[in-house]
Amino acid sequence: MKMIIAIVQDKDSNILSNEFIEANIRATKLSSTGGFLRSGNTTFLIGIEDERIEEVLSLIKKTSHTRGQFMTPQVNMDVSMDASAAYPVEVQVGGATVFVLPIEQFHQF
Ligand code: 2BA
Repeated sequence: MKMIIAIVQDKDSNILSNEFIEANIRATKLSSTGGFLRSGNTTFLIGIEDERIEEVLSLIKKTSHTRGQFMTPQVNMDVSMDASAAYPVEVQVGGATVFVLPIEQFHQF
């Protein structure tokens, strides 16, 4: 058994939840915040048998889209007075950031 941790954009999370329900894949959804953009995203925890990992990964891949998001870098007025530094820059976010971890034990009491 493995634990899949998948960080997806909020816009994709409902579709992915529905895909998991249809495929009888159990998942927990957490509201999370990206450390860089400091905007909301969604983290799924999915405990899954080894033979179903590829199925889960392909659902995540199918539903998670790459999007451009604008952010305004912080300007340090002490160092630079260059006004262009305050212009918004585009950052590519996603599709999904996924970690697959081993599980030592699984219990349901
Ligand atoms: P954020 O930390 O808000 O990052 C959003 C996007 O900003 C990232 O998209 C990346 O394109 C860009 N970015 C992040 N850090 C950067 C930096 N230091 N300099 C320049 N650009 C930077 P993704 O890579 O698709 O990541 C989407 C979200 O997935 C992240 O949101 C974060 O919540 C999570 N994530 C990504 N890599 C992670 C990791 N190694 N560990 C834990 N969480 C991660």
